[in-house]
Amino acid sequence: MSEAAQTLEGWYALHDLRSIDWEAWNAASAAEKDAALNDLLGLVADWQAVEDRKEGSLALYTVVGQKADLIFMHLRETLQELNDIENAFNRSAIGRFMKKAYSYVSVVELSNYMAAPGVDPMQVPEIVARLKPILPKSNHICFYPMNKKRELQDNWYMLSMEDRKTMMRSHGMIGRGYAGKVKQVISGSVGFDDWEWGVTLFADDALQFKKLVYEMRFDEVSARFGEFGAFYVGNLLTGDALTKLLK
Ligand code: 76R
Repeated sequence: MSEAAQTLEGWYALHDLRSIDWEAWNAASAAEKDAALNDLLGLVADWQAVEDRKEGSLALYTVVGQKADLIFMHLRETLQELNDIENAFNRSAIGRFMKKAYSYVSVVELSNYMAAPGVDPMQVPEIVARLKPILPKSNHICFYPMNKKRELQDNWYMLSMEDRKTMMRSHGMIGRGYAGKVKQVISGSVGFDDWEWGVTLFADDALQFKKLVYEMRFDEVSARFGEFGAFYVGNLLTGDALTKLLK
């Protein structure tokens, strides 16, 4: 058996994607709409308060295109809290006007491919901070799930640790070329959801997503082993923009 990569886990993640039921929304009375919008702004304020206490984090973005209208990315200490968030949302007045589009359950993950030997990663403050990140409020988000291939010729999980390290180093070097332009959160979902990882990228310039993902396609680890699910890309949604969207 190949040596398994060691992983460090931080906050649990829920990517909750919703579509607005415009038919129901347009048919609702002004009072119903006000109540729904107030509930939504109240929930967002609650989630922001959790983030201010550094007990979790929220990224709230629109989704461009027809796959969904909104993406709520929540980070929390436990899966139970993520469940509570979903239920509160579904129970609220805004829940009536939202259809489920997609969801993804994972946990923020760092692997040891690039780790310095002999260093306890949990003693490195930068690493600990990356496991429980306050999500950026960049202009844009890009989210997609992915796998590493397990086919007879190309099976990531049967490669030696050394080979995987070499490839991940090359992957990491490409990523570093985007430092300051793209922030990435990798979350592991083996045992939790239908793909092996969630990839969430944040950038002020959306074009950098295309540049980064495209450049990685030529790198062996993505070119040979990457398998990708649906891509979701969107724009930052602040309280004001939310009110504008629904009014
Ligand atoms: O954690 C680190 O920064 C160390 C280096 C590193 C690891 C271990 C790293 C760096 N990544 C790691 C792991 Mn990554 N990453 C992706 C995608 O679209 C594609 O082709 C792939 C999707 C992107 C865009 C991306 C970006 N990375 C992983 C893993 C887990 C692998 C495993 O355990 O087998 C996946 C699935 C994955 C996928 N990666 C970086 C980036 C960027 C921008 C960096 C540089 C980060 C930095 O140095 O700040």
